[in-house]
Amino acid sequence: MKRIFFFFYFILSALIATAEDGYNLWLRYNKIDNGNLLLQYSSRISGIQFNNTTATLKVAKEELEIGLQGLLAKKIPDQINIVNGSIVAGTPSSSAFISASFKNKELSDLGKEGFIIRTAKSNQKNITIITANTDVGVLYGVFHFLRLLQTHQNIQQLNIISVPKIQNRILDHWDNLNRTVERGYSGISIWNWHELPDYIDQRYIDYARANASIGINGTVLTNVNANALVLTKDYLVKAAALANVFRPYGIKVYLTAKFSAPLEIGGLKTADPLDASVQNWWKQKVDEIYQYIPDFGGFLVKANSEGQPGPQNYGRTHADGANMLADALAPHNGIVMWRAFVYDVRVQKSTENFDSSITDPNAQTIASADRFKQAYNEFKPFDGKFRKNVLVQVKNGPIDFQPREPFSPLFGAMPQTPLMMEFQLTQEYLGQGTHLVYEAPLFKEVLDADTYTNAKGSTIAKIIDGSIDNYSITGIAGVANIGNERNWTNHPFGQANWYAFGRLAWDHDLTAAQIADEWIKQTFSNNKQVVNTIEKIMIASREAVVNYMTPLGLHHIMATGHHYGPGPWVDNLARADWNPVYYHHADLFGIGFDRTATGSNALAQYKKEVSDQWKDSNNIEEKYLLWFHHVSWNHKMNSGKNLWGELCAKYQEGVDSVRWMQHQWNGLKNFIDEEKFQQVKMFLSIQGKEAVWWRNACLLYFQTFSKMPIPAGYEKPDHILEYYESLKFPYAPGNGGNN
Ligand code: BDP
Repeated sequence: MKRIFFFFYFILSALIATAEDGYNLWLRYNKIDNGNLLLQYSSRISGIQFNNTTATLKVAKEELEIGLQGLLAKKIPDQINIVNGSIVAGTPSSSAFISASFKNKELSDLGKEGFIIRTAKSNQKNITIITANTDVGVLYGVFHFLRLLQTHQNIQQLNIISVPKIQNRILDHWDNLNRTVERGYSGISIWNWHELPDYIDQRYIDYARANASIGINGTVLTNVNANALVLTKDYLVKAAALANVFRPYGIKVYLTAKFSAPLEIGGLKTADPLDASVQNWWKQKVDEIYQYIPDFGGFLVKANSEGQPGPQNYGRTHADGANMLADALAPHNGIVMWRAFVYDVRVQKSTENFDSSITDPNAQTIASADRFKQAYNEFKPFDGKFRKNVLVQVKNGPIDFQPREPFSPLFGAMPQTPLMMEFQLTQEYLGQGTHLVYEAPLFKEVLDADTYTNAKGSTIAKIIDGSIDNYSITGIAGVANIGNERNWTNHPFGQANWYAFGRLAWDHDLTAAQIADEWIKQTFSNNKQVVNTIEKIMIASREAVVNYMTPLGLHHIMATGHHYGPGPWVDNLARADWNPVYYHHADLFGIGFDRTATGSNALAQYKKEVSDQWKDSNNIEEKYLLWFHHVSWNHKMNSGKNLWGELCAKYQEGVDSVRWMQHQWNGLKNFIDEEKFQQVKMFLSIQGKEAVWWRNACLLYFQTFSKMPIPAGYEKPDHILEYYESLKFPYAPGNGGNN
């Protein structure tokens, strides 16, 4: 009996892949399950010739060994002589073969981080070369080569030359020193400050490997809502320990600088950036940081926004503040990333008159304001006024990481100031920890958007990679979605957003589908059915979340504080521009925010070619309609429906898409390891329920204005509006304390 049981057990385990907890991310290196390919690879790879003369080459070699050993299920020997199937890896300084085989020019064209992977013949031997100008370039080449194998590419004739398009590719952790994570849905912070610097968690190393594998070369360890303590010696020593772990992987450490630090930890009476004692304090502080972290990257700063202190507290400008820090960092080659996410108490006033007066806590009247316009208004006048080592970091959209936003009008408006992109990987407004939303389509929509800054084709990708305005320094940041959950991102598909961010930061020409394809093959399987099905789910998921949360250009209608779930009715917050009603303007006539010349005229911040596309409510792409127009409930839509009917249709479409995603996923049961399969299945079920919740709550609320019925054929809400309004989630995650 026992025997029979075991027999079945073995058959079963052969059919179902072993349970995986997701810790290994896309670096699983499971044995190639395609026999022919395994033969091809094995004949092409007999061993490696790889001198690990530096810390970076050492980790690169180790990775290659681990990877090949897993994928080919055999030990990979070191080879002193080149034989058939050798992989020769290194730089001209580490490898005599490479120095003899490559022209200087060919390698120097790769810059500091690019690499070449090439199959070649050497004395009649078939070999594969992985080379670069620098050690870290070799590391990136190794990871790319392993990616080729993991995604089952033919490696018989490779000639890959890859150079990153953007220089600074950075993860921003919104992690507090007490290990809460602002907008984090994946457990607590991975940085265990209490145990650092003495305890080095294996996770730090694996974090560095994962980042290096996708080309991420910087990490901001701390929250933008900063704590000055991180700049004290006790914490600098801890940050230095992390920097030591990350250094071989080409990853620099950055910290957030609290503008009031000179007061809080320096004992000064002011933080005025034009005050000599303040300037001197920062200079000394920066010098001290470099003693601990010789390759410290620099500062990320949130100033004069959401209560954070900044130069405006002293009547100074963003440029004054950023330049003071830049001057302190410049001798060490550090940079300042100064955020343009600003909407301070002095809410921008405009002459247009369309909003009622609401009084903010600081007794300033907010009249006719549009938060949309504030970043542009505050930063554009300072174009060209920042030091060379300052980047202004701009969120992709003008408001705040919504499921869909038009691009920020700052892109293209500051030709003399390097602008870096800030995307949010953590899904604050995209279903948080439990919704499957693949963000690459969102990132691509923004990167491919045409600003017309010079002429047609002035895409945001080309602005941030410096090719349009010749920025001498370029950058892109993603607000991390990583925590100490075993699988790093809580939702297994959160990993895809981390992965996609890195891949796009390296090469923004990749498509969302290509990246999904790579990620699925490395994370799940190369099985065609699995790849096709998951790819379809991923690509559809972004439009799904837009539809069940904020279709047709609705935005910022989520609940207060934690931002979990719908709250379009919220109208009682201290600041007008925190209230959803401020953003949708629903009334008996219609809905939407008039940002044309008859309203806030935010449209005027774009180039004419762009505003021309969006200024007419009858011509605008409907996905942006309510971002820019206040239109009647009877407004005729392209489908022939009126606006109310279209809104109902879109909300239902969102719900239907999630159900379709569930159905597709269920079909993969026998192809995915049980643990991951069940996890995703349960999360999709939560997503399904919450999509219904969003649809019901929003339609019932908007119906109080449209006064029209939900058309026949659509599901009807299962509760009354008051029920949805009464839901409270005092402990929803992500609201992190600022510590
Ligand atoms: C908003 C978040 C808030 C952040 C802020 C920021 O709700 O927690 O501190 O952005 O980017 O999206 O500074």
